[in-house]
Amino acid sequence: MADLKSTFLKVYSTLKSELLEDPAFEWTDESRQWVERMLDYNVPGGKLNRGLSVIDSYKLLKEGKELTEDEIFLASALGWCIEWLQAYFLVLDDIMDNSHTRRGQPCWFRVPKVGLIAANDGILLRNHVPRILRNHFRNKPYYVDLLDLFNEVEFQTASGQMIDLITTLEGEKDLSKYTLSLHRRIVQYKTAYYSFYLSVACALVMSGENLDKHIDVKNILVEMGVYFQVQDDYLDCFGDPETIGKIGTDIEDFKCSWLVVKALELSNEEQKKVLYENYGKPDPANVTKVKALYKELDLQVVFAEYESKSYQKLTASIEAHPSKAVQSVLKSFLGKIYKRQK
Ligand code: GPP
Ligand code: MG
Ligand code: MG
Repeated sequence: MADLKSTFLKVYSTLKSELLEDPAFEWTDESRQWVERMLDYNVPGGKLNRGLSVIDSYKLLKEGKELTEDEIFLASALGWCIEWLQAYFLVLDDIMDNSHTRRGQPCWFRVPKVGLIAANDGILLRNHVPRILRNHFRNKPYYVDLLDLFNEVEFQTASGQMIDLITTLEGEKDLSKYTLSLHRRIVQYKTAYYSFYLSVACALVMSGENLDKHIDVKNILVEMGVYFQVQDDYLDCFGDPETIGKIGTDIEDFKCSWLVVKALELSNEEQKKVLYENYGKPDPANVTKVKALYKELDLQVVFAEYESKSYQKLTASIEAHPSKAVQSVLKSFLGKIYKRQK
C-alpha cells in the first residue's frame, strides 16, 4: 500500500511537470513558479482516497491479473484527475463557506498575496483536468467517455453546491425547510458523485465497460457518498480539528447539516427555540449554545446508530451484487470510510 502511494505520488510529479511545460502557453519563470506553488499547496495534501481508489478498483476489476506499468500509470493519471477536480472544488468551496483551514493549513485564499487570485487558480485547476486527459488518453477508444464522465460529474457537483448555498441565503433563513430529504438532495449532488461514483466509473471506463450497464453500482456508490457526507457533517461539529485538518463552519454558515436536521426532528418546542435563535450566527456564543443542544439531544449516539445501520444496509446491497469483482471494489471502498475520524 505504501508502495502504491509512492508510485501514485511519482505520477503527480510527472503530470505537474507536463502542465508546467504546456506548449499552449508562453511560460515565464514567475508564472511557472506561481502554478507550481499553487499545485503543491492544493492538490497532493489530502487523504488521496479518491485518487488511489481508481487504481485499487481497476486492479480488482482485473481479478488478480498483474497490471502493466502502463496500466498503473494511466489509472494513476485518472486518479490524479479526480484529485485535481477535488482541489478545484475545495479552493472555491472554502471561499464560499468562508472557511479558515483545510488539510491542516490555511485555506489557499487566506494565504498572503493569494486572496481572490484563488478564484482564478480554481479555474486553472479545473482546466488542468482535460489537459491531463488529452495528454494521456487522446488516442484511447474511451477518451470521449472520460470527458463526458468528468463533465457530467462536475455539473452534478456544482448543482449540489448551488442548493447547499441557496438554502443559506440571508433573509430567507428558515429552519423549517431543513428536512432529511433536502439534506439528501444536497449531499447526493455536492459530494456523492465526485467522491464515490467517479473513481469506480473511471476504473470501469478504463476496463472497457459501458457505464450505462452499471446503474446498480452507481446507486450503491451514491448511497455510500450520502453516508460519507453525513460523517463530514458530524465531524464538522464533533471531530477533532487537528485530525480532520479543518475547523467546522456549518453552524455559523446556517448549513443544512445532518446534525441540524436530526436536532429539529428530536427537539421539543423549547429546544427548537434555542435552535431558531442561535443557528446561523457568527458569534461563538451562539455556536456554543447550538453545540450544547446537540449534546443534550444525544446526537453523538444518534449518529453512532445511523453509522452502524448504514454500514449494514450498504453491506447487504453490496452482497446482492452478482459480480464478485464489483463486490470487492465496493467493499474496499466502504472499509476505507467506515467509522472514519478524518
Ligand atoms: C464540500 O462540502 C463540497 C464540495 C467540495 C463541492 C464544491 C463544489 C463546487 C462547484 C465549488 P462542504 O463544504 O460540506 O465540505 P467541507 O466540510 O470539506 O468544507
Ligand atoms: Mg460547502
Ligand atoms: Mg466547505
